[in-house]
Amino acid sequence: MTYTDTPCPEYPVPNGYRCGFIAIVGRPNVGKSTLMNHLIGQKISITSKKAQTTRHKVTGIYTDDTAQFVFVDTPGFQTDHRNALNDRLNQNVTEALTGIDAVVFVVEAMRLTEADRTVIKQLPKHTPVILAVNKIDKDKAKDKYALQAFIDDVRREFDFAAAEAVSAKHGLRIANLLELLKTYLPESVPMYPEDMVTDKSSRFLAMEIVREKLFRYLGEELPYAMNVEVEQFKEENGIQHIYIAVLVDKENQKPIVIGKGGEKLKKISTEARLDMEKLFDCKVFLQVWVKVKSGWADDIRFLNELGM
Ligand SMILES: Nc1nc2c(ncn2[C@@H]2O[C@H](COP(=O)(O)OP(=O)(O)OP(=O)(O)O)[C@@H](O)[C@H]2O)c(=O)[nH]1
Ligand SMILES: [Mg+2]
Repeated sequence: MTYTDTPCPEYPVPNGYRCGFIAIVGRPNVGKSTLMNHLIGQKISITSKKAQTTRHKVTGIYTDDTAQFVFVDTPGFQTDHRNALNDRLNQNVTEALTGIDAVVFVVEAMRLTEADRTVIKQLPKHTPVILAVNKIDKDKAKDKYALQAFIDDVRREFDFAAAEAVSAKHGLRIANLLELLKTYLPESVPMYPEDMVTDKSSRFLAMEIVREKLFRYLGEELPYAMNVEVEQFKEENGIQHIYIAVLVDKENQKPIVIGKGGEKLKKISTEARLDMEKLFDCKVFLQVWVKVKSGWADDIRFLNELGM
């Protein structure tokens, strides 16, 4: 048998094609999920004004003629209150860094906090880490010299491979970041079909959409010990029937979610249904209700059941 180091003829590497995994990390609320959605051009990961929005690793895939980027959005690294949920979130972040070709570390422009420094301490030493300074649309980041000085300051904290200033929300310099990231991907054939944008199931995405609306409509009243569970997900006569339970910790949190005369829950379900119809491209029948399940955020077995 002769050995040649040319690629297998069935899977030739297209000339210079690149493909790899990129993890997006940072403290809560710096805009990691917003950035991933803009990098892939589709809303896969939910976002909100509140910290601790992302609870699972979410994969978003972007494919063009020259490369396939597999992004892994992670929960913001939790530095305060220790409980089973926060420990699990941090474990998800650490696990997301294995088998990764590059890491994007996101910070908010002109704001480097102790929580950012805690994440910096966890950054890998043997994988290239690219600094993404986000929210440059904000007034405090308008002074270019001050912004450059801020970037220089952050770069002194860690040996970043490169840096880019972006606004995820407004899509500013996202293409530049993408080009930069491409240079860190290994030459490889694409790993996923070119029309695939996530490896998450429709059930998961449905659940995430409901969580996003809960964040939006509950505002400051949002019970942190709250989760959602898909109870049924079936297609019948071209209509997707989805039944989702919202789990709260205590009986007295139930009316917060339901609202006066059921108004809040109705708003949440209507908006969620519209988003689902857009994402799944079909008619959706959605039913959302609220259930009490005490102490779930501290119950490791239950977190396992939820797939967290
Ligand atoms: N002004 C401005 N706001 C942004 C930008 N990017 C994100 N945001 C806002 O920042 C908030 C947090 O965004 P997320 O994408 O949910 O942040 P995250 O880092 O994923 O947060 P966790 O999942 O909780 O860790 C949201 O209100 C976003 O709209 C930006 O470029 N400019
Ligand atoms: Mg997020």
